[in-house]
Amino acid sequence: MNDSTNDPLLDYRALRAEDPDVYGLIAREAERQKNGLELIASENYASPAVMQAMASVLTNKYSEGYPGKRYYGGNEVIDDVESLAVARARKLFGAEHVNVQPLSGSPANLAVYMALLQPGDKVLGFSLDQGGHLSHGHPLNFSGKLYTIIPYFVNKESELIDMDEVEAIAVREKPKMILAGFSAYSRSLDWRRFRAIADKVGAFLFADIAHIAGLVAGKQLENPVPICDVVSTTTHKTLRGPRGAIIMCKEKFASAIDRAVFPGVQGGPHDHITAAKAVAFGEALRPEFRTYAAQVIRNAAALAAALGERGYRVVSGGTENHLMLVDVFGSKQITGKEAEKALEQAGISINKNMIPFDTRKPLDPSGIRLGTAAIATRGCRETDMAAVAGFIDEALMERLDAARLAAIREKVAAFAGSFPVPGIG
Ligand code: DSN
Repeated sequence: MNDSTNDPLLDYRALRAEDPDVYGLIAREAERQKNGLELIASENYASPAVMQAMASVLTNKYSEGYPGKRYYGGNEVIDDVESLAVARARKLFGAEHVNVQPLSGSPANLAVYMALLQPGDKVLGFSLDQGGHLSHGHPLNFSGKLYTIIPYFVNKESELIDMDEVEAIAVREKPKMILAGFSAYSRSLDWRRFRAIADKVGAFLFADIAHIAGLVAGKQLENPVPICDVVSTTTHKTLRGPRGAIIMCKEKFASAIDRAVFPGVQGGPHDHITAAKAVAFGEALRPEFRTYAAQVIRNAAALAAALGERGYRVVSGGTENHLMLVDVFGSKQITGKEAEKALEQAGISINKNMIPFDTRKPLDPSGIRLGTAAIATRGCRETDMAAVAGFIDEALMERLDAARLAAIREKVAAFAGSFPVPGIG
């Protein structure tokens, strides 16, 4: 980690002098990020510019309200920061209206539910155990507690979302909102078919593109923003910004969405994060970001193919985005929990994950989820994926041998060392 003022990377000298404990922890995490391979599908590396905006004096300000309509004085600069973030997000996604204040994905989704629905209303959402998200209707989440959730599923054979079944369920149940989105599905969604189904039953169409927003912004996947009524996304996954979220919508939903975010769900926005979102949107508007997004997808396809060659079954037979689910139990009789632990010991971060129609439990499922957004940021290309698949396979095969896992960790660190991490080097 850098602590010199003359370096373009972050300057940590004040923190190191004042609070060596916290500095030490951050330095340790920087080493972990540098020496390991980050394959968690929802993670990425923000640029030094994004991190510098986050670490700015904008954290000192309160600004409940919206530009020009604040409950506190002294917001003339904050108004410009927020307006800039909104303008860039609108341009990036072609959105009629954008709210850049949501603190993260679940609060953003809560605001969308509050804007469009009454408690008890019916919502069609992708089942969490097949690739959905907690905020799409899990019984322990606000969504499952406050609304009547009707799940839809993938087809058992193809492991693809069965749009005919989605239509049949929608016609039968007449939901007020259809939620299209996922946190563990490796295929493209048919936004137009979702639109047609929503129109047929008179439902709102809400897309949660948290995982794929960067691939949409990078023009590699179809943009659902013109097709859907409301679209939410986190800003820190493939979009590579600060930890946070935004909501995009058609103009006719703008005031309902804005009121739901503030005062409905949140108080003061985090203005330093808003500035960092503006920086990330600026980065995503550049042509280089398209190259990045294309590389993420090429890497995922190459990694899925390389794992397939080593005898691992990739759910649905492959990937069209940045992520994949691997059926480690079905392929090698290794549970997701065992795989996560072994890979962690080998310096490779992934997460255990349910696969569709899993016969095992969420805390020790049959699968693992892998994603290539972070390693593509470090400069890994598709030709590097055979090596990554090799490390994964070797660690899983040697999962009971701590010494072998430690040796693999050394090899992983040597490999990772040739791909610099933004802000760390
Ligand atoms: N935790 C995120 C993920 O890993 O997909 C979703 O919120």
